[in-house]
Amino acid sequence: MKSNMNVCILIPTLNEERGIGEVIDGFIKKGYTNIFVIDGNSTDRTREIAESKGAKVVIQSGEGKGQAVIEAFQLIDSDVIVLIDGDGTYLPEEVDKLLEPIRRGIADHVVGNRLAGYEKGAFTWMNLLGNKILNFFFRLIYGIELHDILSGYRALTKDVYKNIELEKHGFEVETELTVETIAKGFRILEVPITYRKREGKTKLRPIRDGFRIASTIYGMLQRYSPGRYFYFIGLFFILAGFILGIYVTYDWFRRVSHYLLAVLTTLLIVSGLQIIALGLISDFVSKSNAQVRKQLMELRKEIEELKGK
Ligand SMILES: Nc1nc2c(ncn2[C@@H]2O[C@H](COP(=O)(O)OP(=O)(O)OP(=O)(O)O)[C@@H](O)[C@H]2O)c(=O)[nH]1
Ligand SMILES: [Mg+2]
Repeated sequence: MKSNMNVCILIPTLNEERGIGEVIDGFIKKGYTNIFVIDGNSTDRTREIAESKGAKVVIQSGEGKGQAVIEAFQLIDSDVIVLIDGDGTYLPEEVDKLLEPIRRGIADHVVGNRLAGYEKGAFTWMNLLGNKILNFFFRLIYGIELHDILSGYRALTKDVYKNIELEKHGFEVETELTVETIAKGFRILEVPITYRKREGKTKLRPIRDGFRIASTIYGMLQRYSPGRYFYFIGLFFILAGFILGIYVTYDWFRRVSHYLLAVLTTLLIVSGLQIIALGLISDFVSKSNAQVRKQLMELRKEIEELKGK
């Protein structure tokens, strides 16, 4: 049990004057006084309120929640970061639920699962549906039992937040945090939390951001399992080939000859098989790479330990 970890509460904000004060107060009341607000150039009183409550406030150098988080991860050096929205949707009182598995040493990254306990009206119907579809899609292609990969309330150890590689600047950040964690072999765990209706205006654009997140989920599959990434594309080609093939055969018997479609059928099936073969090779390469990376990380740790002596 690690009881003396230092914890930094990280809050990305963009015009959250209605929620930010209460969020910071909640953490201070719980004894978490190291609070870092990374602000996206709010035009309201967000920064002023945060500073008056004793938080450290930094204005991000770029735009978007993702960029803010990337920048903050470089600036912070605590043992653990707790990431939370500044809109009052998550409860500071529940922070120990997220920290407990890290203290016990059974997880490196803990995610608050909102779907377990959301209050009425906390999700718009569109956001709830979108969340369910995206999580289902994630489970289907990754084969990992997670239920709220887009949650904004998380705790991450330094090993995680200093080693994962984030690239996207917008609302894809939660997807990246999740996938990078599992791709780098860290342990991720979900705990049930409460989710409330937000204060102030949303910054999320459900349709645009939903599509961006879906494409990030699929795109990042290549990092987690290049094999699977190609298998699904391959399968899609083969399926398309078969459907066309059924049509061609059906028509064949009706005497009409469809040379072009017959060629396309074969092409799709053969391409599909080839893409799957590519997947097998990629899987092999990435597995050997991961092994080398893990050994390097262990070596680096050993060197640091030796230096410390
Ligand atoms: N620094 C920074 N923070 C941002 C930016 N965009 C959003 N945020 C903050 O990121 C957090 C999450 O944004 P939200 O608008 O709450 O998005 P959401 O939680 O997915 O959706 P709702 O809560 O349903 O509106 C909030 O604290 C925002 O203020 C940005 O460009 N820069
Ligand atoms: Mg929010």
